[in-house]
Amino acid sequence: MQCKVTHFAWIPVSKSRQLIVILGDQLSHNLAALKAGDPTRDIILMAEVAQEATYVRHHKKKIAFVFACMRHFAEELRAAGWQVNYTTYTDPNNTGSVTGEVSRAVQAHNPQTVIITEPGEWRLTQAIAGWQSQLEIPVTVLSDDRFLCSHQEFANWAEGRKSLTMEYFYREMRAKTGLLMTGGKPEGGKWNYDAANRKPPKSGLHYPGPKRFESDAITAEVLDLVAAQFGGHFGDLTPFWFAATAAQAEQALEHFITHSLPHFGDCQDAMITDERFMFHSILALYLNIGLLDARQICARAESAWASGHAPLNAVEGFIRQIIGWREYVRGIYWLKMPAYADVNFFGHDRALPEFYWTGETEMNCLHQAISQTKTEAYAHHIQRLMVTGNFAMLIGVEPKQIHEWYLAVYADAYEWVEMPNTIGMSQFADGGLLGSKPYAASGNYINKMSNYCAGCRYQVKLKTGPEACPFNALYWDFLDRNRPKLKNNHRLGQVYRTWDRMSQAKQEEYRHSAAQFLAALS
Ligand code: FAD
Ligand code: DLZ
Ligand code: SF4
Repeated sequence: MQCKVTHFAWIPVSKSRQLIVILGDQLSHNLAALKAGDPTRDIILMAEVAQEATYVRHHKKKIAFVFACMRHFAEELRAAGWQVNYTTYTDPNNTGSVTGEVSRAVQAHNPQTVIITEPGEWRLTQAIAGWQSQLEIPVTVLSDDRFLCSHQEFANWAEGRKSLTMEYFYREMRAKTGLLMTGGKPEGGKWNYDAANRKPPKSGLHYPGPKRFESDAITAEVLDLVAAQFGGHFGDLTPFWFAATAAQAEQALEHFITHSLPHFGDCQDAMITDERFMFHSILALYLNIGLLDARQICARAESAWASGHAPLNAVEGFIRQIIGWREYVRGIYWLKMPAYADVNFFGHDRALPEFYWTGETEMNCLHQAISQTKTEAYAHHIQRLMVTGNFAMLIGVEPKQIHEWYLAVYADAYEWVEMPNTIGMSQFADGGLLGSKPYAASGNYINKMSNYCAGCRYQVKLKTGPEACPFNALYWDFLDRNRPKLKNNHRLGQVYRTWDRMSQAKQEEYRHSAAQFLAALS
């Protein structure tokens, strides 16, 4: 099937015609702006634009995914009776920005109002704030009710709290949704079963991997477009196996529920060489673009527990990620923007190492995480947090640079979810708003949770010197140099006592090893 491109045409103006703008990550049939529209009267605008595709140099697979899903969604809307004004990337009249395309559509269709669901990024919120005066017609921005917690609800929850602990927010979301609740109490008597979820990798397990889809003609056309227009961007375009429609994404959800959910908790933090997906869901990309709905996913997981298919620790852990962490980081983003983008608690200013774009490093853990990011536009949470994120923080990369890297390289990355995870959780650049201590770890942690070290040129058991795992000296050097900022963190008391018990010569060895490594890196 070819993607139909509707060029702007003169259409008689009805009294209350609205232009409904749908962004590339708003591909949900129950979107607020669609619910407020009328297919017999209104016009929908969707646009592939250079500004969204290049404000960071997104992974080729991510651009292909977004465009393929947008084109399929436009077709579904047309089939449902909507008139869709779709600007393709190569349309000679394409202005290159969402604002430019809205302005062009307003001139072409003369609607009485513009309506849009709030975007997921501060940058676009600012642009939309200028539309009304630019377009000289009313612009309505609707709250995005695909999320469980509105900005106001989150602000109310946060107000007056000394610390914004995710666990307490999560409990409120459990009570609000009724998920895994019975008689106002959590199923099984506990809110959180994470204690059962931190097992090291087991050998001999079969990992089913995600559901893979063949490209149809619409997606094939997009792949050609991306190859031609974005050849210089990071990452491999093919093989491309992502779902492009809600129906396919639902198949991916069923595949996960059947094959991986029962084991989701057990090895959630484990990493294995060449096992890119383990028992993770690979659903964030579908959820964040709008093909899947958070309530639907959680209800499906809950029913898998109720039917005895998956244990409580797995289902609770999975649901917590979605109604807990996902909603919580969104709340933090909107509560703290725009200042959040500039926080830099440690004053880090190092440039992101070049190997983040190639995967070419002798550190096997980083090589594995970055190489699979290049091929799949995916790495799981612990690879992001404890390998690439941990390393960037230990060496002192400027938070903005590592934030832009994560935003570019993952198919599920949008600023509202990526930024708090990167700047807050992984870099501690907000000084502890989101996490109670930095996620800093030496090679010991990576060795415990993965089999990467066995295939590494460095020796994880060696603490200092050219053969030693670089994470070991970098870890102590990070803690030592940032002591003035971290000394009052009660969760680090034991760690600093261990450092203090070391001889001065040993401490000097760590500092020296770290300095040598960093000098070579520069
Ligand atoms: P699973 O492990 O199967 O988890 C299930 C679902 O829970 C995910 O699909 C996701 O929707 C949700 N989830 C899990 N953890 C988080 C979290 N910390 N924050 C928000 N949602 C979560 N997630 C994104 O969706 N987009 C990002 O751009 C993103 N950037 C990140 C950057 C860093 C530095 C870190 C440490 C984490 C980031 N995460 C991001 C969170 C998490 O790593 C991904 O959601 C997860 O790896 C996606 O893979 P999955 O679908 O297989 O998740
Ligand atoms: C990510 C993305 C890309 C690559 N391209 C487009 C696009 O061409 N048109 C569009 O409307 N949206 C795109 N998006 C998604 C937006 O960047 C996203 O809506 C904002 O980042 C807000 O979350
Ligand atoms: Fe990574 Fe160190 Fe292990 Fe090598 S030895 S894989 S660098 S943790």
